[in-house]
Amino acid sequence: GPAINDRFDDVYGTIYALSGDEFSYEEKRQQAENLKRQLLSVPNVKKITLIGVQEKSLDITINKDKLASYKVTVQQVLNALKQQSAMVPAGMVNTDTNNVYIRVNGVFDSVDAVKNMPWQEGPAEFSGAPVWRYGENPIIGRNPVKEVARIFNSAVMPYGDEFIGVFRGEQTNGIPYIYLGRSKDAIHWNFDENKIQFVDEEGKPFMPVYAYDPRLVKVEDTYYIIWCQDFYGAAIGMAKTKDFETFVRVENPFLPFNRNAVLFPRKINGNFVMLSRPSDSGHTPFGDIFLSESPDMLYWGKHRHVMSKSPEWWESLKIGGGAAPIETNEGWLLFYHGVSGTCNGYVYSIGGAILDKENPSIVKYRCQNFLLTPEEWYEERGFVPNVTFPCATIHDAETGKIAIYYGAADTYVGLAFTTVDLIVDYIKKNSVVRESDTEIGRR
Ligand code: BMA
Repeated sequence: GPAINDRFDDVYGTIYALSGDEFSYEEKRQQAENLKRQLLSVPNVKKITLIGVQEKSLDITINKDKLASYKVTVQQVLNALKQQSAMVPAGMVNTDTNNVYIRVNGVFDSVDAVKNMPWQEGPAEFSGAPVWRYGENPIIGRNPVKEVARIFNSAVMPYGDEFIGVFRGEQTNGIPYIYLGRSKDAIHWNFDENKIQFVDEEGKPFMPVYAYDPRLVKVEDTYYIIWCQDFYGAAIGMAKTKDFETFVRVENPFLPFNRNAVLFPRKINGNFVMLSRPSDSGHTPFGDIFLSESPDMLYWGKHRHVMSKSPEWWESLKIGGGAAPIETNEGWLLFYHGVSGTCNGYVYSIGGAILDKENPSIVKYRCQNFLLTPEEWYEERGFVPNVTFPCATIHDAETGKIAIYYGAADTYVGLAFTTVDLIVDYIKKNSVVRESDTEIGRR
């Protein structure tokens, strides 16, 4: 049959090496992919191959004595791993120490695959945005825990085969704190009766005066909780954990007054990146989203403006970050909240934007319509009527399914669904970006 020969000896080739000690292999690979895309648009560049890309591998360490005490052999563990369809087996056992190392190299599912995420199919057609509510909403009702009257504005994420979350629990004395919850299906939650006990670096108790609107984001091997707390006025508080047993407070990232801090799930250009919304200490009647970077989670700077409130009436008073951004081919997908100030109080809707992958202070697309606005009884009626306030998503990178977790009427937790393809398409089709969205954000 016909054959295409794309290898000719008189073709010039150039090898570029990419180095950067402070970047992970994955970050270097992403940079290389980026360069590749850009170079391919140069006239006469025909083919680019990445060489020396590090394969992902998973190291499992097993204590031989522990294994023996369970009466399980190494072979049984290997067999169990082989049965995991997620992994292509390629075992190796080293027995020269008391520990047995099993190394399974090869293709395995993306770490972002969440096979058991909550899901319900949507309607065939949408009158507005392609976002649909879970039929059994609200998923968390009133008085969910002893001495907690309401749980709302909370964040969840996959953890092992199950799910874990940090929840804004409004105590019966009216003061909000953060409670830990666990779930097998990310819909039915079991909450700890005690609020999370934060400690300082020395392990001594270090509780905030109050804590609300937590976000939960994993960056590399650490889980970060970011919330709003008193720091001589409303400001951002932060803690880290690796095991959800010990929660160590991290220095407050920003001066007061500030709210709605949302961490990106990976470093960008070597730095941690966080969105926040400078504010006042009350029911702030203004607000834009800004971005700050940190090399170490201690010192934050390189502040940039990301996006302002807009002339669209549903977000004409203020905006604030929502869920941790989701990385898509088009950029960082951000669900945020937009507020309209009516004669009868604020109305909180959910908006959507896509930020540039490498320079996320630049808004590539911004949906002029809200994606979800208070319509159901649990969104319109409660402690504060007319609030839909997104704080987290669960996202399956393989299918593109997204579950959005949002606080409803400062009283309940609601769940809504969309997919990456549907929502990115809708945001792009209805996008209006203005000058302050697209500039670099430095003045
Ligand atoms: C904001 C925050 C949110 C709350 C919203 C509506 O200022 O306090 O926690 O959901 O108001 O009351």
